[in-house]
Amino acid sequence: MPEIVTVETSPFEGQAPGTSGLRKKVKVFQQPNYAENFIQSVFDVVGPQSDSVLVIGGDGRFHNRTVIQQAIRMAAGNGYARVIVGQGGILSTPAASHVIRKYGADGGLVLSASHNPGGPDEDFGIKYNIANGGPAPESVTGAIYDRTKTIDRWLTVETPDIDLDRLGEVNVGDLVVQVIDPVADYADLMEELFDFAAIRKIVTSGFTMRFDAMSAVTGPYATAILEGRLGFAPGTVVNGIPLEDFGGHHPDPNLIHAKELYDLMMSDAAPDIGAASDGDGDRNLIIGRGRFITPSDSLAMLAANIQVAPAYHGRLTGIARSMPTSAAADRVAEALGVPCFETPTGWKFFGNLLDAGMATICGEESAGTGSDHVREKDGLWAVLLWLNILAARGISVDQLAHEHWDRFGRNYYARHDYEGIETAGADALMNGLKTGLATLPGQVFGPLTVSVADSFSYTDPVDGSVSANQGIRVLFEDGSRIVFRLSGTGTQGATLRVYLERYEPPFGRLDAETGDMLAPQIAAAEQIAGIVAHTGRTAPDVVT
Ligand code: VG1
Ligand code: CO
Repeated sequence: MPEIVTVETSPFEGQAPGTSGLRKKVKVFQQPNYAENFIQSVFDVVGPQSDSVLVIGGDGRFHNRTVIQQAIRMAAGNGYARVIVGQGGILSTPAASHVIRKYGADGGLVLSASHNPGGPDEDFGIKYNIANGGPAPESVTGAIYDRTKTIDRWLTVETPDIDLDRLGEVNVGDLVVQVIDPVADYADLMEELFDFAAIRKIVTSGFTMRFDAMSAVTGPYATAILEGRLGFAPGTVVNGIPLEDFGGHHPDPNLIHAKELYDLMMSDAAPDIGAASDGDGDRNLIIGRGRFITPSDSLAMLAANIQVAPAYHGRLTGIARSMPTSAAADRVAEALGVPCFETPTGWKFFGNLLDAGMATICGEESAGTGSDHVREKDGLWAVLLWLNILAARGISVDQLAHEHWDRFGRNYYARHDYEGIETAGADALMNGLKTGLATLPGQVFGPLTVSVADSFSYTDPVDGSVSANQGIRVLFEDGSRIVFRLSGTGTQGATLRVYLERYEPPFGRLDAETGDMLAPQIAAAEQIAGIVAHTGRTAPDVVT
């Protein structure tokens, strides 16, 4: 008989069921019944059957092993047939997505707070992915949220911890727990998608790279694939051992947190390409020698060239990007004669498009790129696609970027984040924007005239579901754009994101400084939203 424990509070207290499941401080997760409440609410909503299979894995951050043991006991208490768990409790988010699909699991628990810092005083997170390998859609996350508010018991079994480090199968009551190699299935998939022989060839001829795993989950994956299967020199992967606190850093692959890599890539000692990934391995940073590629540009450049990769030849059906991502990909879609979908922020909105075969490649401005090979964004996949394209085309990152801009024009782009601001001020700013929307068209801000202003609402073309309030868009007559939205993944106060974009046509100013090019949009953003007055900040905390 499963042991039954009663619960009182909802784990979502103070956080709407956002883009990435439940994210809180470790201390919050350590409260009695807390993680259990969330996990039981998931199980109550999905209703496991006697043949149900659950995948469990995380990014190895502090508290990962504890929650995995809790989840295994609860899976046994709730009647699952089998749990598949990565050795050491490790599965990168894209690898978890692949494992769910490959083994036909009913779903999976993905334990991560992504790019947020880890450690006893930092962040932890849990989300549920469905059978297609992707994050649960809003209908499911909404039901989980509702369940957490009424749940009054959770089910578990009394059993000692299982040995997560030993490969193979063990029984917990009637449940079979299978500990698998977290890397092998994923590495095999990558080798099916890309032309590893072509990449090995340029490596042999002296092509060099640095991959910064940021002491997070991609270390073992990158070492096995880049150094192991592709023959890059030992030491190509740096910070390759996953640490529970990521060495005290933010495992966020942007120019601030991966500054060492950036500095190297801008120096005389730069290898041909530099790349990094985040805490759970779903984000990517791409920097060529002397050339940073914005994630929005990366999506467009990859989409324009994806057909050189064996698995994508002749089968690009569509491109999808999140709304705040720049329109660079739209121009590629237009040129290739395929549709471009604009979705709300968060990978779960790509799931239906990918399942329906309407989109092949997807991306977000926040360093997320991926395709229909899994149902999560995939950091290493993006790096390997870049390598495949460079190998097949025989050009450098900088050459590819210039070739692209000469053909499609350049979307100068930046995101300004104001982190940990007071929730009241953030809400007042967004409400002020909403109330003033109707008066914006026609207004002039320096050289810019507003053409359209709206609050983004998305109707899923596959199931017709509507997601409203997904950010404020202000479009200008010259084609530039400002977007305002609040983060759904922060764990402290509110985070305001301001997305700035300006289009420069082919043969225009293609080599200017982004900050200079976006100065009018930055000034307009302040005038339109009153950022200083509402946040008390005179400058953003992070510019990416
Ligand atoms: C951020 C990004 C979003 C991304 C999400 C999860 O969300 O902006 O593009 O999908 O993180 O990424 P928000 O709501 O804070 O802006 V990860 O790497 O946490 O899975
Ligand atoms: Co992530």
